[in-house]
Amino acid sequence: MRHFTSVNDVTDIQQLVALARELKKNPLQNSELGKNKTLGLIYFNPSLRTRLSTQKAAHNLGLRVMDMNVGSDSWTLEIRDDVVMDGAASEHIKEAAAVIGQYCDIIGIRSFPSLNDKETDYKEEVIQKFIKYSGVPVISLESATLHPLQSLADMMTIEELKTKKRPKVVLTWAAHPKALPQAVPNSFAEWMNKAEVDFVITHPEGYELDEKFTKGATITHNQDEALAGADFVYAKNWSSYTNYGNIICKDKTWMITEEKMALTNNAKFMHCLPIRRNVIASDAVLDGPNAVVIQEAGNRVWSAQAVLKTILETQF
Ligand code: AN0
Ligand code: CP
Repeated sequence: MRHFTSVNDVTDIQQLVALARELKKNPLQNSELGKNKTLGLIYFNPSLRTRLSTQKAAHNLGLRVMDMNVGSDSWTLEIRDDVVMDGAASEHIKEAAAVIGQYCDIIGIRSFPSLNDKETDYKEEVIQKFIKYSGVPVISLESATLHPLQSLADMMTIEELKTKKRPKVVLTWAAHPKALPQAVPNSFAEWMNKAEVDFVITHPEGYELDEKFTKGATITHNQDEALAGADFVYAKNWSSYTNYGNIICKDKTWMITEEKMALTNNAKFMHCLPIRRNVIASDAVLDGPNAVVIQEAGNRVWSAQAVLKTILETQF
């Protein structure tokens, strides 16, 4: 594996999940693997979990870490080609990515979508230009359309907690006051479609995701029907893909409450975090015994460590 930008970069998903679980048991088994190598973590957007879990994973492998917030710590970057740079951006991504590639052996990039221009967002210009110009392996720390480190941790969490061979996993939309990316649900869908699960997606009309990621899943606008018999409930808001980047439904009844969880097969409650309490899920659900969001966030370390280990072993 050279880069990690989507599930399609992974040769054997089950093997990667097994590696993540193995590293959780024995975190320091490869503590010299990354010795004298440097991981650069480049953020165009904020982060709590991704930032700290990826640093922790890197330290467990003996890697050195440098991180930078683009814009506030560095110059503002121009992403578009063939432009006269007489506006706000002081430096082009061509030089910036190439220079960061001189200092780092592996680069992680977090770059959210604009949510204004679907075509540009779905081209994944920022991460693709880092791959093109840096000359080193690049991992996604959540790109415009995908969040594979999160999905790997999610899949690992489901593997740890499942009590049957083929659990029912439900991805449900919930209303949110701000327009959010489709990256987490797109990515979760593309990983779940390759997992041994019955996968159902439920959302209001107009919130259909790009079929490129969801094809193969059962999709319904009836949340109660979707939740019936679920073993895992994965809640997430996203803005509309078809009516791009807009909030077209504010229906609070999509929030996950104890009443909704009562429809399930005593399901575990998952969310990538950060979560707004009593907006996406109620206090009772988040504080209840079936919420596994902290274990899920904890697993981000092993997800990142499995990916970094695989890249270190195959690319150097
Ligand atoms: C981001 C999102 O929805 O993609 C990050 C989630 C990991 N969430 C927010 O911006 C609140
Ligand atoms: N789940 C997740 O990626 O969280 P952060 O945005 O805090 O990194």
